Amino acid sequence: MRGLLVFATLIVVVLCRESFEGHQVLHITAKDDTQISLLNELSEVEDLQLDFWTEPVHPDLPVDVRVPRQSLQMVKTYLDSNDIHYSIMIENVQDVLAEEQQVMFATRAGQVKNTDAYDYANYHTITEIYNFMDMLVAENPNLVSKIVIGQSYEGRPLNVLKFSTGSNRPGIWIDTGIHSREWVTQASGTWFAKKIVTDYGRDPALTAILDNMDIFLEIVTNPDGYHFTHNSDRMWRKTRKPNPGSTCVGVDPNRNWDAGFGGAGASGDPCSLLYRGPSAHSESEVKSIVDFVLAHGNLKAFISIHSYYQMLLFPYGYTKTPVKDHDELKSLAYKAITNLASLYGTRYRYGSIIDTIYQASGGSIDWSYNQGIKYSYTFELRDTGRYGFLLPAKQILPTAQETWLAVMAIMEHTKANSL
Ligand code: 0X9
Ligand code: ZN
Repeated sequence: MRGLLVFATLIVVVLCRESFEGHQVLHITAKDDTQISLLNELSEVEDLQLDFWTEPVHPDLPVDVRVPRQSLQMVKTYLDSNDIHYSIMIENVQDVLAEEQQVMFATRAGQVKNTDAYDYANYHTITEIYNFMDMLVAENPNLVSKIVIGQSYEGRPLNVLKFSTGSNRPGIWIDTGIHSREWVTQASGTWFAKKIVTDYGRDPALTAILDNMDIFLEIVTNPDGYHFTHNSDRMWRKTRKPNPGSTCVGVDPNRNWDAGFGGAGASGDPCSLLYRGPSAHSESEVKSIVDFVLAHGNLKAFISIHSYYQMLLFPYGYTKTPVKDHDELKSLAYKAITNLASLYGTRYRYGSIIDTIYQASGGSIDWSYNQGIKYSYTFELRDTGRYGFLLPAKQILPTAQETWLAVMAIMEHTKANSL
């Protein structure tokens, strides 16, 4: 009977899921600013329902866009007739999703009993990740605790793991998964949590950090979005709060912070992927972090982890004005990506957000920096566009391991320079 129920649930989930049959991801290389403008015009045509995985901003940054089957002909004709070069990055998005589901279900261990049995090399549902957190706390009561900093719009707890060996310590903040479809980030966050408890008392560098500072880790920073990517639409990025007066749902939680809020590099259109929301901190997922950071009052680093494009970025995103600590942040970024590359040769670009990726207003690390948290960084994890947001599960472990080396470099520098 139970088996039948599980099967029935599975069928319902599969049938209610958005299909991406025939959708392609095109990898477009604009050769000049005129072609960038033409791509921006294309992105304005709402009927085409294009999903820009990377924004058209400047010619050296390729533009990846998911095109629904019914818009393919139009888009390709438009690109050809304007002499804009492109290649097909993903032939059929649904095939990649089917493979992802296959791997997830074929190797699924079900509810495991402890964190050693957890499959770190696979993607997991929110229930599984939340169970993982509870197990980790139960197994390491003197090192890890769980703080609920608020509730998502749909009422899910916003769980933060606190790693601490003493009281009244300065802190380091790390979040993963603020954009729900960036699955390798929540998976890496889970691996980081296990890595911290494994290395404490064994690795001298991590031990020294935790003997002086607390680490706060929010793995599922956008839980409603994450649940939605598993059950309805794998490509969901935003929160899930309805927008009054619009049929479009959700706010981009990385345009919703009070740092250049409302400026260029975000949208006022609720249907946009970059919708900033009605006001700064309108999203409880953002406001809860803001309240936590302000109440804590003594965070020294703020690290926000995204994918993809292999970049390590620091403020600002909303203005060209360099931050006061530009040179220090830049040389630390270089050290961090050098360590990262030492493991598997993965190459990262680095620099300020506005110089390296694009102008973005209302972003989290611009806000944290302006609160006086000097070591504010954003990662964009693997890859550079072969799979984009749909990174195969077999790349989770290498991605998490190499990223950890960079995170450690930032944390060690923070400890050495802010205590
Ligand atoms: O656009 C974003 O929010 C990030 N790229 S993503 O593809 N992961 O959506 C860039 C983050 C830049 N960082 C900030 N503005 N804080
Ligand atoms: Zn992101």
